[in-house]
Amino acid sequence: MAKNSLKVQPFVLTIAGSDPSCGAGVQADLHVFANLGVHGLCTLSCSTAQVPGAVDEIHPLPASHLTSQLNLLLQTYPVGTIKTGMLHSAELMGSVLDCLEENNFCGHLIVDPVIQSSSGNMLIDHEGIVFFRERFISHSSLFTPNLNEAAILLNSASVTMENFTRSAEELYKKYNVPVLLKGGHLDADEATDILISEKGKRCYSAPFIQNLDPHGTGCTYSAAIASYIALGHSLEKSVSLGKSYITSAIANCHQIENGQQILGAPSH
Ligand code: PXL
Repeated sequence: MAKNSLKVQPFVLTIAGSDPSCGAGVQADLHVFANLGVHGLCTLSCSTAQVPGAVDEIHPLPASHLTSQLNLLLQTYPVGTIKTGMLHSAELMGSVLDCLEENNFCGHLIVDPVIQSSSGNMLIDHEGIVFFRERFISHSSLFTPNLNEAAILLNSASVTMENFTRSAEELYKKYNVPVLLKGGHLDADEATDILISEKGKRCYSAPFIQNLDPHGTGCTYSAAIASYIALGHSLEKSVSLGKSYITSAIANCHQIENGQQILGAPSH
């Protein structure tokens, strides 16, 4: 008779919005969790009607409902790592923080500070941005802004090649938690990201892949980093492995007849 060997998989919880096209949001996160062998859990902050390039509707769920989802999961499973994506409003962010505190969550909190979709639609309201700046980010173990999000979080005009490193330093100084500033949209030969933590500064570069910009790269990258952290890697190693994951998923992306690019499966 086959021996029953129980597998131990770390639990990773995503708190994010639903993207029915599955390129971003909880759907993308769960996909990464399954690929990397962690046990994924998810709670929805909002439902959206969208395809890449067009966000037609956003319906936030009642904050009390997000609270119920989170309480149940945190009271049932040994969740060591949480990843947040689209949280949409200050009210929803406040309920996340309250739940984490009430359930004595002391694991890793990876915050992808989702503010805008790649098509430029705002995915968060004004009070949400203020809440991000004043309350939320400082609770994270790592936050992963892209260039636009970094400019908004710094209240500055723009983050460019010229002020890239300085902006990362300012983000670290302002929020006092590790930051991964993603430079993938800078006009350069390499897609370089910079991590700043109490251990110092470290850059992660990969060749820039021309003409490929599929939807959901930010979600996928931060979900991969969260998974590697849950699997026991250091922050630095998790970012390095996460960078390889997203670079490979972009390189393997496929295009459908209407021109839409869809993230591929990373090669192992
Ligand atoms: O890529 C940011 C993002 C995150 N979460 C949801 C989204 C998007 C972009 O559209 O829809 C649910």
